[in-house]
Amino acid sequence: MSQQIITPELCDWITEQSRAGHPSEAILGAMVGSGWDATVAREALARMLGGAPAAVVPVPPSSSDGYTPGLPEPDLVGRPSEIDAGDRKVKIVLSLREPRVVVFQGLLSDAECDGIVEAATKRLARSETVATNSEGSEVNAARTSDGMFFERCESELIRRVEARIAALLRWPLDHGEGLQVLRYRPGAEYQPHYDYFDPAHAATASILKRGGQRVGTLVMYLNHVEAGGATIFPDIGLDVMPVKGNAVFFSYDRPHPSTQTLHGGAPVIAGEKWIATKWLRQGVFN
Ligand code: PD2
Ligand code: ZN
Repeated sequence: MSQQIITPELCDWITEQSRAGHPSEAILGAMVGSGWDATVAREALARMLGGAPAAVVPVPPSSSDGYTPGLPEPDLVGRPSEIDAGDRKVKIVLSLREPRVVVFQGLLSDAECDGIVEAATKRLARSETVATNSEGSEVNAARTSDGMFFERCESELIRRVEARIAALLRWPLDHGEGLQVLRYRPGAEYQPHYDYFDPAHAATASILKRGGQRVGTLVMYLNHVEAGGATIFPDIGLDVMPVKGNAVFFSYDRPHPSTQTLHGGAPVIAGEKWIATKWLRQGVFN
């Protein structure tokens, strides 16, 4: 974990922000957005502004097996091969600690995958990604797929899946963005990138006002891909094959390449690849 320390300058800055009327959650978002470790930031806030750190961002109970409070995290204490995610049991097929990566099997049923694809198909448009130089969005050549966003809880199916994800990752449902669905055709890919918002980009401060930083990603595979389309993690040499109903989860406690969460979607060679992505935020995303 981070070696960051709470300096007098940081304390002064927090006091100033609070006096200027910024809520704790916004101050926390700005700190993490500029590179502070989330745990250190919460501790500094609690020290300066009083109250329990948990009041700033819900922190699930910690355990002694390397679990990082303040991040979404499945309960893998005792290395279970299965987790009860409320309405469905989900198998664990891979767990890596640094970076935190977990691969789930059977997170979604075939019928749920098909239902999401069917609902998304009607609304597909050329995928857009968050722009780095304005507050809008722009078509991004690095991602040659088509996509759409669901509203959170917009249907019974979406709500059920989101509630399952919240239980599985022990992260509040309202700390997640709406599900994004992408369709890749043969040749389409998503070049390696980080999912957090880069603190150096002009649009980031504005983006962070709505829910703070992203701290975790869950990519769910919605169909059988004939060939290609793995989710790749170049820094650690990990390839996760797209198997219908399975999912890969990874988390990042700071918006920095040192998290080793560089990842991409390898080109689809044959058939189509459909995924649904849930991005998890530090705070309430409305
Ligand atoms: O399609 C993928 O495997 C993939 C790769 C990288 C998805 C995402 N990123 C994403 O949705 O952020
Ligand atoms: Zn990504």
